[in-house]
Parts: sequence; C-alpha cells; structure tokens
Amino acid sequence: MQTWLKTIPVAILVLLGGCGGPSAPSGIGVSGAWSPETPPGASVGAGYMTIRNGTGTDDVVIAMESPVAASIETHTMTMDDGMMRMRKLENLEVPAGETVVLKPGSMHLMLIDLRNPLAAGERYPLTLTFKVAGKVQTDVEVRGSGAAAGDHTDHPQ
Ligand SMILES: [Cu+2]
Repeated sequence: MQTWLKTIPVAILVLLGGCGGPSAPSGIGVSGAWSPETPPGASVGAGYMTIRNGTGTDDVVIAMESPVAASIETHTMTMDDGMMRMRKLENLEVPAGETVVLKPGSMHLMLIDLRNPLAAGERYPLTLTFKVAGKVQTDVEVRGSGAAAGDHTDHPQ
C-alpha cells in the first residue's frame, strides 16, 4: 500500500517580466505624454510618451485616435549619412516587460491634419488601441516652444 503525499500541483510559471511598477495598474501604462506647441496653420504635430508593457504578453498598438487630428502615425527617425530620415512604422510594438520611449529625435507620433494648432498649456485626449490590452486613453500636455527642439523642421507639411 502506497501512501501518497498530497500532490501539490506545480503551476507552470509564466515569466511576468517583473510587473509591479506603480504606474502600470492594468499591465499597460502610458505616461508622460506631451506635444510641442505648433505654429498657426501647421498641419502636422508630434507626440511623445512612455509606454510600458508590464504584462507577460507582447503587445502592439494597432490604432491611435484623437479629436485634434485626422489621423495619427508612428514614425522613427534615424541618422543616415548625417541626414535625419523619418520613416513610418506600420506597427508600434511593445514587447512583454519592456518600455518604449517616444521622444524628440527618435520615435514619435505624427498628428496628421491638425484640426487646430496645439497651444501651450492645453491638454488633449489620445486613445491608443492595443491588440491584446485594448483601448488605453491618456491626456497629452502641450508644451511651449523650447520643448520642440526643432524636431519636425524637415517634415513634409
Ligand atoms: Cu514624423
């Protein structure tokens, strides 16, 4: 006769990538979103933010929308022979456990066909739709010149 000790089921531990950041309540956290103010008549603007994926699942931003612009794209910037080149990114990927930083001179959002100029001190809502996490809304703060740092001077208008 065999006496079996209670078998403790061994859970398969999925690596959760060290979640526990204070600002990631739902697993995906969008923080520090801001835009440089735009001059009157400008048709495009830029947006920057930090996106943290505190979940164990790779995610990707599949759509972005805001009342301030007709459409929003993600662009990357690279130096190519001393020239800044901007390229549209089809998908903004946010791998499990990683933080993606959009900042001047680097990856950024392009707000296309602005409905109004972005004025310093204003805030506007932005909704990011993640493939896995769904919709995440954030408020974007518009900052005065000086913050712009000449980022989009060579962008087609
Ligand atoms: Cu751009």
